[in-house]
Amino acid sequence: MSLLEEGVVRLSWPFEASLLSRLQKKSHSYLASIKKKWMLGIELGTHTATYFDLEGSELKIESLQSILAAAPSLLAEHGVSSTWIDDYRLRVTPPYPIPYVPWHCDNFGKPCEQFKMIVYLSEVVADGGEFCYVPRSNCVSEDYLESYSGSEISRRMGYRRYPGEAGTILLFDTRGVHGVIKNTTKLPRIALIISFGICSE
Ligand SMILES: O=C(O)CCC(=O)C(=O)O
Ligand SMILES: [Fe+2]
Repeated sequence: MSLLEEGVVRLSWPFEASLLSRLQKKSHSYLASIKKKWMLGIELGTHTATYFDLEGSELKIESLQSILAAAPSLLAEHGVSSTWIDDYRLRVTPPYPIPYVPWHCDNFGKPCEQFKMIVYLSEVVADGGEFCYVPRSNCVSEDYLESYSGSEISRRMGYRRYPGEAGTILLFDTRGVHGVIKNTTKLPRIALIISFGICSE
């Protein structure tokens, strides 16, 4: 199964285990520090309750640099070269009875290719807010994509769910149909989301 054909590929953690535990430790301390601000934002209506992002510029995590440095070459190993990191964020997705993002394509109606990398920093069990994707939907017509947009994830056929242990890496083509399953556990899903730009040659 390849990224270019299917639009999505799952990798297991390609780095040292200690790098993952350092990242997890640091991300937990960030999450503890933002909780108050987030709760206040929900009360004031300035933040959604369904997820919270810490943007790359706010993150001072040394161990993250090794991931960022290696990320373009991980994509290149799967056939996508000449990329650079456009954006990265630490995202927390708390338990919630509905998916925080329904089916969508990130750049709907635009022909440009874009790839993203999701790194689970917490264990993501089934129905624990896992990413899902419709394989090969990155190469289909707009009509087909439109039929998916905004619809209930559980009603869709042919999609694949990606639960995984901490350290699971998902690479995907953002033109394909994707979403996130509701998190029915008692724990938040914690993940890094890295977006790539592609240099036109
Ligand atoms: O949180 C996720 O698993 C995916 C979110 C998403 O749709 C995206 O980053 O484009
Ligand atoms: Fe998306």
